[in-house]
Amino acid sequence: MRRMLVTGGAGFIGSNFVHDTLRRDPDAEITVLDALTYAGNQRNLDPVSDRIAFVRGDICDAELVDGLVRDTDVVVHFAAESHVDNSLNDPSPFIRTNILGTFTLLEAVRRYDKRFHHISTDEVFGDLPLDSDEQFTESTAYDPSSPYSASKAGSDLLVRAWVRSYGVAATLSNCANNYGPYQHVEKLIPRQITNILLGDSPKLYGTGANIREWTHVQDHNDAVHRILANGRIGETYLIGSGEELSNKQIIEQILTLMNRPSTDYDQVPDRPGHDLRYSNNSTKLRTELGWIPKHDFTTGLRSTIDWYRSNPTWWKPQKSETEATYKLLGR
Ligand code: NAD
Ligand code: TDX
Repeated sequence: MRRMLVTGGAGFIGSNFVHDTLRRDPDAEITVLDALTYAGNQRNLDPVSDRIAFVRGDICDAELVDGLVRDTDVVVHFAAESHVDNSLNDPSPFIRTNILGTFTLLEAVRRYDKRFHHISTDEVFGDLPLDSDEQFTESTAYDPSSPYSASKAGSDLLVRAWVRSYGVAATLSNCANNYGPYQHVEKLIPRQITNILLGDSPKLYGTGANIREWTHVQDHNDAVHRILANGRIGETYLIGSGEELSNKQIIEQILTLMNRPSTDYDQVPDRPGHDLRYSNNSTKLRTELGWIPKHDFTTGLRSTIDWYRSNPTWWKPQKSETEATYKLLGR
């Protein structure tokens, strides 16, 4: 499975995956298919640009997808509209890319009988109560809350149906919140780090009691490699580090690590329909495939802060437009 088509490989997790794959197998033949939306940045692939093929294009373009899938061994599908707040503002690109795009890829994979891995999110399961130790498992019923999570749920169900109905050789993974280098500044952690670097304050939605489980992007991608190598066809694997923190705790920790008083943040209006808590039970991945996350949250957060501090030319071009959008939303 040396020839790999990586959709969304110019985005946050996809670009980290391309770097990681080439570290593991310097001879891997990687083609990245990415539309370079506002979230994609070809610069993320600069360090490996002479070792991969880059195709700027849309996963909904059936003719383009057909040719690329024909000429590969495995498709790793990261491409998506990925931001909940944007989906609340305008769901239409989420329905198109996440549902129609996944359908387009599945049809090509079915035609040429190729291996497919679908990257998804724990948000498809809805949320869990704040004061509980309940967890999502691979058999939790789907109950998405936002247009983003509903569109990802739709894409997951298409993959499952293509496995069952057509025998497509697919696996799925649903990961918890990721952090690390190359994450767009619209997301919680980079938004607050870059606000502080610019002398502004972090923005906490509501009271900040909502809990997320934080997994370093390299640990996520390590899980994807394990599933590609030894995952069972048709199976879903949940990925999560076990590091659960409230948004308030995250913002306080970022402030402290950046030498600002931990109370130095603004409270802004809450996100509509805001999911309370996510927590993945990743026992199946750990026992079947030997996955163990290597990054503890505080060390990973510290190195992520260092990365944003060292790469202002990467994030500054995204920042003013992102904050202008948040201003319109009142957040
Ligand atoms: P991202 O927004 O950083 O990157 C998405 C990439 O997809 C971008 O490069 C964009 O240009 C590309 N893209 C968007 N629409 C496209 C289209 N129609 N055709 C081709 N390319 C297109 O997203 P991310 O955070 O890297 O997320 C990657 C995947 O992981 C997504 O499927 C997301 O649902 C999933 N996921 C993300 C997280 C997280 O915390 N970020 C957690 C769990 C799962
Ligand atoms: O400025 C902020 N202040 C704030 O309190 C932002 C941007 C977010 N938040 C809150 C909302 C969420 O409870 O922080 C939490 C995390 O927010 P996001 O970074 O937008 O992530 P989330 O909505 O949890 O979704 C993420 O994890 C699952 C990814 O964006 C998805 O792609 C992934 O599927």
